Amino acid sequence: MAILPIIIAPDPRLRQKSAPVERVDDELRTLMDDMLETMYAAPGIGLAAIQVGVPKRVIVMDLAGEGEEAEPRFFVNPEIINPSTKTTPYEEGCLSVPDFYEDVERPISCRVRYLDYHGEEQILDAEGLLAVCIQHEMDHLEGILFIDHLSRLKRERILKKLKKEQKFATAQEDGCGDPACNHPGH
Ligand code: GNR
Ligand code: NI
Repeated sequence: MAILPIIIAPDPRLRQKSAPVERVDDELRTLMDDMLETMYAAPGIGLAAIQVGVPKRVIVMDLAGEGEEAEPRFFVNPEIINPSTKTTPYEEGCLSVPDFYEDVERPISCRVRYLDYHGEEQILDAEGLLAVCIQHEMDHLEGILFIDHLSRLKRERILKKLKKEQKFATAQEDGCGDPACNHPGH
C-alpha cells in the first residue's frame, strides 16, 4: 500500500474527464487500496482517482465516524440513475480545495449503479451524506469541483487564495521564506 500525493486546485489535471475502467483486475485493486490509504491519511471521507492524477472512473469512500468500525466502499464506473428532484444544501469540503467549506445544493437522494471491488455490478440507494459524497465524487470524474457550484466571485476568490498559497509553498521549497519576495524564478 502507498500514500499518493493529492493534487490541489487550480491544477489542469483536476479538469480532465476520467475514462471508464475496462476491467476490475489486481492492478486496479492496488490503485483502489492506495487511494483508500491516501484518503484515510488525509483524512477524508471520499476520494476520486483523478485527485491522485489517475483519470479513471474510480471512487473510494468511507463514511464511518471516528471510533466506528471502518466501512470502505469502492465504486468503479458509477452511474447515477434517478436523482431526486428535491434538493438540499450541505456544507462541502474537498481534499483538492483544502481548508474551504461552502454550502452546495444537490439532489437529496439518488440511486447509483457501479462495479464493486470484485467487479460485480451493484445498485445502491443513497441518501444523506452518502448521496452528497457520491455526487461530489461523480463530479470529479467529469472534471468538476464543488466550487464550480458556487458563485463566480466565491470561486475566483478561493482559487486565487489557493494559487497564492502554492506560490508561497514553492518559494519556501526554493529556500525563500518571504511571501513578498519578487526574485526572478519565484
Ligand atoms: O473529505 C471530504 N469531505 C466531504 C465533506 C462534505 C462533502 C463532500 C466531501 S468529499 C471530501 C473528500 C474529497 O475531496 N473527495 O473528493
Ligand atoms: Ni473532492
